[in-house]
Amino acid sequence: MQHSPRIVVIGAGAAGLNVAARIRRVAPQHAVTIIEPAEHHFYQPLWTFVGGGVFPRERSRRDMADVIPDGVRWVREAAGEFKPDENLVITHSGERLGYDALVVAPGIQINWRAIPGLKESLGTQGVCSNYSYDSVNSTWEQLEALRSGEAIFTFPTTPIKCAGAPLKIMFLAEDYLRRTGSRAAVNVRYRCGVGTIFRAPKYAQELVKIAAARAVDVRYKQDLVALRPDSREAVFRDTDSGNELVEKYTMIHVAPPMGPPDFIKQSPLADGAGWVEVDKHSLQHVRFPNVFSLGDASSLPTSKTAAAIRAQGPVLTANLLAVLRGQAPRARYLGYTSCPLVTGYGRLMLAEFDYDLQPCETFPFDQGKERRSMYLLKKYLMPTLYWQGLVRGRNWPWPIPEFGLPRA
Ligand code: UQ1
Repeated sequence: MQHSPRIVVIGAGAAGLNVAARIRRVAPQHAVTIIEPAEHHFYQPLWTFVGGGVFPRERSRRDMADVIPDGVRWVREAAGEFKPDENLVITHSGERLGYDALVVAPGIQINWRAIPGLKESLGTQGVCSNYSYDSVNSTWEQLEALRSGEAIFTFPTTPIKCAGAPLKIMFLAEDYLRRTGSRAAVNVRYRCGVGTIFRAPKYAQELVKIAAARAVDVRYKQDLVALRPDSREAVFRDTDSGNELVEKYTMIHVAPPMGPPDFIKQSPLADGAGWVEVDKHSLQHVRFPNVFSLGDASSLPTSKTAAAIRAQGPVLTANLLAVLRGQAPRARYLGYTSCPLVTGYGRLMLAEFDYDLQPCETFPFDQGKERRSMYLLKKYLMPTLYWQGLVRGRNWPWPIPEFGLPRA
C-alpha cells in the first residue's frame, strides 16, 4: 500500500475506543479516524450503583475529548450511510470518508417509545430506569421515597445491554428496603419478558434460589407493553397466551426494549435482524472482508457487556491488521462475557461464560456464590481497570479465561 492504511471506527464507546487505542499502539503508522457524535463517554457499569444510591452519576461521565486516544482524528458527528462496495462512509453532514478497513461499533439503540406511556412518565410518577444518564437519578429518588406498596422491575423480550442490570437493581432495592425497615410493606416483583432469569444455567440456578429466599415474586414471559402513568398501572402481555395482565405499581424500574441502531439496520452491513453481520469467531464481516464489528451492535451471539469487549478487542485488532497485510484472520473469539451480578449492598456473584454458556472463570474459587470480595472488585477496582485499561486498549495484568481454553 502506498499511503498509510486508513482505518475508520464508528463509535467511541468501550468497543470503538479499545480498538482505536490498540491499533494506535501496535501499528502507529495507521491513520485512525473515529466518527462519534456524543460529547461525553459514560462508564455505564456504574449506573447500577447510581440507581442504588452508592455513587453520584457524575462519576460515570467523562468528556469525549479526554478519552479519544492521542493521534486519532475525531469526526464529531454521526455516521449516516455505508457504501462498503466503495470502501466509503458518509457522515450525516455529507463528509465522505474512504477507508482500507472499517470497524463498526455504534452500540445499541434504546427504543423508549416502543412502550406507550414510558417516555412521558420516565423520571416521574414512580417510573424510573438505570438505562440512561438522564433517568438514572430517578431510580434512587423513587427508592428512597418508597415506604409501602408495589415495586416492579421489568426485563424486555429484546436483546439488551447488560442483561444482569435489571436484576441487580431489583436486588439492591430489595436489600435497601430490608435495611430501612420497609421490606414487609413492599411487594417486590420481577417481571421477565423471556423464559429464564439469566442465560448461563450455572448462575441462573443460584439467582432463582436467592430471589426465592428473599421473597421476590418472579414471573417469566411477562412482557411490559404499556404504562398508564395516571393510574400507575403497568400492562404486561403473556408471551405464550397473548393475554394481557394489568398490575398496579408504586414504583416501576423499566429495562426498555432495545435493538440495532436504525442507520445500521438500514445499511448493507446488517443481517436479517439488523445487527452488523460478522463471523462469530473472527469478527470479520461475512460479505465485506475489510469490515469488522464488535460490541453491542454486532451480531455476535453473546451477552452485551464491557467485559466482552475486553476479549473481542484484541481478536478484532489482530484480525484486522492481518487482513490489511493480506493474511488470513486467525485470532478467534469464543464468546467470553462477564456479568458482575450485584445481589445486595456488599454481595456479588461474578458470572463469566462463553458462547456455550459454560462457566469460564477467572478466580480459583467457585464464582457461583455471592461474595463480598467480588462486590469490592466491582465497586473499587473495575472503574480503574475500565478507564486505565479497557478504553486505552491496554491488557490487564492477568489473562482472559477463554484464552486458556482449547481452541477448535
Ligand atoms: C470486565 O472485564 C469488565 O470490563 C472491562 C467489566 O466491566 C467494567 C466487568 O464488570 C467485569 C466483571 C469484567 C471481568 C472481570 C474480572 C475481574 C474477571
